[in-house]
Amino acid sequence: MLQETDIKFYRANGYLLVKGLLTKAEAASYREESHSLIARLGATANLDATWGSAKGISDKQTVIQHCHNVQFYCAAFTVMMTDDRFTKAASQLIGSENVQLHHNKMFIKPPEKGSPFPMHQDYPYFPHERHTMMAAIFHFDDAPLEKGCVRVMPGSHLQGPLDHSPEGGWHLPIDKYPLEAAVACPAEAGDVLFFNYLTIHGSGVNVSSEARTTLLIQMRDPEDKPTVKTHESRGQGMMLRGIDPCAVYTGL
Ligand SMILES: O=C(O)CCC(=O)C(=O)O
Repeated sequence: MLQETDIKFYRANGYLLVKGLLTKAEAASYREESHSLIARLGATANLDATWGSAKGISDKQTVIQHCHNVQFYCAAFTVMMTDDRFTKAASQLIGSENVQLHHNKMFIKPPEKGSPFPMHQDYPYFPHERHTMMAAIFHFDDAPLEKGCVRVMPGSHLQGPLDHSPEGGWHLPIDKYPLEAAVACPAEAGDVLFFNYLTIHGSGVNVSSEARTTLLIQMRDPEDKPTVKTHESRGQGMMLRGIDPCAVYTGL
């Protein structure tokens, strides 16, 4: 349960780092599930999700392994996404009793060469009417600065949607929005970083000797509708908390 000061901080700054939402033991167990899932899937597919525009940040060959919608591969993540400690906080920040999944993605930034993300808003990927969409990044291991922790621009969500370049992943001009100008959000295993989809964010290269393992859950108030039919995926619309007041039975 968040305090009123946490919610005020989120409204003003567009992000909130919640310390110790998971215990260290839970985080370690999800880390193990994440790495074994990536090892299983990596045998059959190229899991690198490095943005083309990441080359504008690092001239080094970098890699980031990913898996979308992990609940279809491992039941432990369904339990995590519907955990009351998490969905209560999400509901308080979204400002709705009802919290609906949009999608999720696991990222493993490997040691020494984990890919960066140029600064961007998530809005251009899946624009919605009321901007309730938010991400929660679960940290399954420690993410200090040298591991390429997430960086945010506090208060940037108040500017509304900005023009992005679609080349190599929707991103803001790299020279105008350098990563170094943003506030680093170093985190420990078990911490969860929440941020609105209008909050400008990115992350640096993992130059450390250990992997950075995270799961990003993107979610919304089910009454906030997309303005463009895009970025649809398996599992979209699953209720994480409460009910979907707009649901129409389709029989599917
Ligand atoms: O995990 C990170 O370092 C950032 C991910 C991100 O910005 C995104 O997926 O939009």
